Amino acid sequence: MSGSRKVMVTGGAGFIGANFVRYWSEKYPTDRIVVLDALTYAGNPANLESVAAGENYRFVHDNILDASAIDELMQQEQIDTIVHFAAESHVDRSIHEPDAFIQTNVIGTNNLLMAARKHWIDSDNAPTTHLFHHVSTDEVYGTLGPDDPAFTEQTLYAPNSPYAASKAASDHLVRSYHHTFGMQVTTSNCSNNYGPYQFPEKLIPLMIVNAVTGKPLPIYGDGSNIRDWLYVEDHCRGIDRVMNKGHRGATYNLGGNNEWRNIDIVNQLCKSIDAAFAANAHLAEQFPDAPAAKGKNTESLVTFVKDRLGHDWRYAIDATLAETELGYEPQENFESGFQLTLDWMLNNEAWWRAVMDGSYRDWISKNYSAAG
Ligand code: NAD
Ligand code: TDX
Repeated sequence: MSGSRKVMVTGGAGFIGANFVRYWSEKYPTDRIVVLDALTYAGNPANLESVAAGENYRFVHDNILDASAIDELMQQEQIDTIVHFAAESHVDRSIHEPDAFIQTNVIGTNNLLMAARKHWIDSDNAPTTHLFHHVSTDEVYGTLGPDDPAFTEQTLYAPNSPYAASKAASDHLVRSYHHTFGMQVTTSNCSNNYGPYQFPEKLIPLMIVNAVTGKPLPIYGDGSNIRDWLYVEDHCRGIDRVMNKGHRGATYNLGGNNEWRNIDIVNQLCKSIDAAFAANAHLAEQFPDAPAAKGKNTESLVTFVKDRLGHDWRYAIDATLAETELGYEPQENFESGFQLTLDWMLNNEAWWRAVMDGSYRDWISKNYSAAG
């Protein structure tokens, strides 16, 4: 697709969505971007401050569960491209309250597809080209053993958490709209993201916040679980490639080729925090409760807690198709991406203090108490 597009970004006030909106508005300044976001606990207009004044940008506070609001917005803005990030995205919350995941991830996706079908396929005024890009996850493929090959696009779906099951259902719906109605769709299934603006309930930002505020670093189980980590901007670049070059109807796996055991990531993070405090005396004043401010190792906060229910042991992505067909290649390695993330978190204390969610923290501390 080229020329000026009218792009609706659902979930654009969340972590990856907001990084994507910034990326897209810089790279394609003539495209109109309409963010549609319900501003759940994970959505934050502050994530979009840097683009908010742009003349080709509009923020709409609405819910993808409201089918008529989507319909109206598509008509009003003559949307020809949807990039669908909006979701309930945290596995632990899906164990706590699965219903919200079925609502937003399944019913919400179907509402968007129905509106897209009406305006792009059934309408006499349909745009000449259209695209529905669906942002999905590697978790739909289930879990791997130590010697299993990484997930490819041919790996059978085997979702293990309510979150993964709801994302799998949405992937199937998107696929069916291509097959049945000829809708132009692409789907990307990505590995674990990290980077600026990630809500501090996910592993990396949570560990940074707890480390600098002197709270335990909770490792689920024995910490041997493995994830494949990708810096968020590399995910955005990957989505760009898929949208602009990918075959319509196709799915592409995106990943970082960067597998880490949770315990190794947390230990590495502790060392990086110790080094940051050693290099910058101001940090000890800013975060007086951090062990690193008192000359202790951050690693002293590591605490093994009860395991997550149904905890997938390993995810790994084989991104060969995106690499060979689309020229996808992550730009950051884990060291550089991780340093960018740590620096951002240390420099944006006001952001993460404002978004912490008290009631959910109570549930977490009840269900993930110290093991032993
Ligand atoms: P996030 O939880 O940070 O943000 C989700 C956003 O969606 C929020 O802004 C929230 O307000 C919005 N939202 C939620 N329910 C909504 C509704 N009913 N209507 C409108 N907006 C709603 O999530 P994220 O980590 O940025 O993930 C974005 C997408 O990427 C999700 O679809 C997720 O499944 C997928 N994904 C995430 C990762 C990861 O590591 N975070 C990896 C692969 C894929
Ligand atoms: O406190 C913690 N302690 C811990 O050991 C937390 C929050 C997590 N973990 C473990 C669980 C996982 O093995 O760390 C790993 C990463 O956990 P999360 O950050 O919760 O991510 P994960 O469950 O792997 O899912 C993420 O990647 C795929 C995103 O949340 C999903 O939206 C995405 O689809």
